[in-house]
Amino acid sequence: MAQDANAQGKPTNDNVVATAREGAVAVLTLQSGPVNALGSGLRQGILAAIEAAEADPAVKAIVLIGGGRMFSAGADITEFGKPQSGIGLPELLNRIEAVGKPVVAAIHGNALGGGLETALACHYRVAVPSAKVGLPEVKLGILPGAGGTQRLPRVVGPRKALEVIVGGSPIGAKAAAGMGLIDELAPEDGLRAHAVAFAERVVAEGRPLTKIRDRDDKIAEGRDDPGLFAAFRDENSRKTRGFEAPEACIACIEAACRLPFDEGMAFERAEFQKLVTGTQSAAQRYVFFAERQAAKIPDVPDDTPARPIARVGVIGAGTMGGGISMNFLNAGIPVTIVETKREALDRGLKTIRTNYENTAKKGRLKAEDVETRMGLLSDTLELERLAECDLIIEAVFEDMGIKKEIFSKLDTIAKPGAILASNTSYLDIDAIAAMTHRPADVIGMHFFSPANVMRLLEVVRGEKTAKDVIATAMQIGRKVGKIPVLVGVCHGFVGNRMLAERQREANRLILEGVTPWDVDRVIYEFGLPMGPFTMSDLAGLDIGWSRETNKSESVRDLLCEQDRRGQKTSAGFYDYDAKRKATPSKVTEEIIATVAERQGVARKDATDQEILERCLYPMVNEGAKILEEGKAIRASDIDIVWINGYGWPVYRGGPMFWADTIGLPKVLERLRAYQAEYGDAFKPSALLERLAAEGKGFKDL
Ligand code: TC6
Repeated sequence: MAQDANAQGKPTNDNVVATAREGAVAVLTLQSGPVNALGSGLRQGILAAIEAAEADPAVKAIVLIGGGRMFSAGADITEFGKPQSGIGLPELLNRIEAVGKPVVAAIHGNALGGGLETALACHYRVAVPSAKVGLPEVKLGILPGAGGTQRLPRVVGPRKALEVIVGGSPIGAKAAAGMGLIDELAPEDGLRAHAVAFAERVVAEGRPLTKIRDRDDKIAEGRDDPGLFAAFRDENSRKTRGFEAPEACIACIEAACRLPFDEGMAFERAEFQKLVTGTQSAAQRYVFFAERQAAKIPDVPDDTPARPIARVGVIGAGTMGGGISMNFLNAGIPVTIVETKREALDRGLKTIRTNYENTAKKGRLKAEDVETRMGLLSDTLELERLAECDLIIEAVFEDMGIKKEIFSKLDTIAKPGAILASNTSYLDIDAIAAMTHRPADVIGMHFFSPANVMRLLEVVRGEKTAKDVIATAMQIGRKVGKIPVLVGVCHGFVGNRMLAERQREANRLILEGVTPWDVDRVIYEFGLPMGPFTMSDLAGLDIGWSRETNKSESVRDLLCEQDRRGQKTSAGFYDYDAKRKATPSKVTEEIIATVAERQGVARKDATDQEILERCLYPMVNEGAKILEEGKAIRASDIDIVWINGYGWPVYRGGPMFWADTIGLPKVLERLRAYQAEYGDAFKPSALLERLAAEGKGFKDL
């Protein structure tokens, strides 16, 4: 087997697991960096080392410990969907559990997924307090398929197991010890010695080989109160909507309570197989790697030195400016916020404070942290104060004239080397940069609303933006918890440029007689958090609208004229009650009919499938044009934009991945059909035509 692995270019068993002896304890160190993913090479290595230690009469106990940064990040995600080579993880873990000598897992860094499942197959677990353990498989569209759904409930009970497995978030070692998942905490810098001493104690005291499979005290709770599963499903239905894996996880934990261990394992295996071969898991695994890919910029290597950012300036204390500031305050970076009028500044400061206080009320922030964060915020009416900032982000009204004026002033104020960023969501960064004598320092940093919550950050590279400015924007973005994606200058960049396609078609559909509620329903059922009209109502219909310049031409114009400006006026496309619950509006339907008649749009029916295709295929087509023009580095970057900026369902992998799953020839055929009926808005891009003709997908670019 070692030779097989070698032939595939994988490390040999000899070096992926190092065996050392400390007295009667064999210490097996996993050393398959960077994360000790349990690929076939490492699995074989562990098996060989465990069997050798078991066979050695001088060895009385075994410690399994991770070398490098962590114990193990779990199964090797790149192996899913490929034929298995060598022993499978469930079989390996059963083998470890059956070893006739105590096996102790010694955990530092992370023990995630198959990593924690490995620890659960050991007879004992010790960990340093900073370690994190968890079963995040659900986030990859699968379930802990190496016994995790059967062993964890036996240790922590089904209620906690549901939280850990269906929630997927890791927990700290101290909390894990509190649940009985970790037997003992070890000193932060003495894990190995502690684990060896622990193993010696187990041997000396003649403690039994506790096998989790044999325990059934904790799962009694699930048998006595089967209603707990229904209640859990109910509580989490909003979060799990559309996903297949959470339900499979719940079913497996139910099975753990109901069935003998081996039958439960068989149930888990069958559920795992269904998920791992499905489209959702393929999409979610793709997103895992796509997110990491987005950080890589071919001509800006990882080691490009970033500029130090000790203080950030934010121009504008409106919704965006306030939200943007909060990101930096949360990360402990001081912010100077500027407004032109005292009133607007005070309003902005108050909103930030209220946001923090509300978070504190929900118990997600300590009261003293509210003050610490507010203490990092300086406010001023003088732009000159930005001279002390290393990064200045302009977040004012979308008006090129105002932005140009601000940047020409900043040019005289900002210190040399300061990065000048605009939060514009559409405008030309190059035109803004041209107002300064330092276009290399100018960049777009487009946050998404609410800016303190949404994870996407479009980093917009201007024609002259310096590489270290790009590296700094990407790095600071990650530091404040965002997922930065590098995009090029074009109207609306990646996200809003594609969104405009959807909006245009949605507007056309309602003039043809499809109701806004039907368009929204189809988009919602597809998995997005809301449809285009709910979204417009939420954002405010009057963004960019004014009574003077807009001429009662569109449905939006007429709605605004009647003061139906969205949720904030309790009426927009929908009517809203005091609790912001939306109901379809007759007034809106009448307005739509009036506009349709004026414009001579023929009324006709559309199926849900047509609504979906007409809203989403032009987005895919636009994504292809974005790639053609080099405004996004890769198709997966576009998908990351849509998942993190607009709530595209992660189980569909983003619009470009989704198009690949449909098949580009099919998408092309539908675009052509719509082009014949509705004109060139549907004209397929050259890239889409080419890929379809070559039998390829966006994944092959
Ligand atoms: C499972 O266990 C199922 C079991 C049942 C089986 C029957 N596999 O994230 P980083 C790569 S499912 C393969 O940048 P960090 C990653 O792509 C698994 N590769 O590091 C990156 O590669 P690049 C359940 C993996 O310190 C490099 O390692 N486990 C895996 O920021 C470094 O990663 C999870 O879902 C993997 N499992 O974060 C945990 N993990 O350099 C997944 C990482 O070529 N992993 N890589 O770009 C993580 O969440 C994080 O990696 C981390 C470390 C928190 C462990």
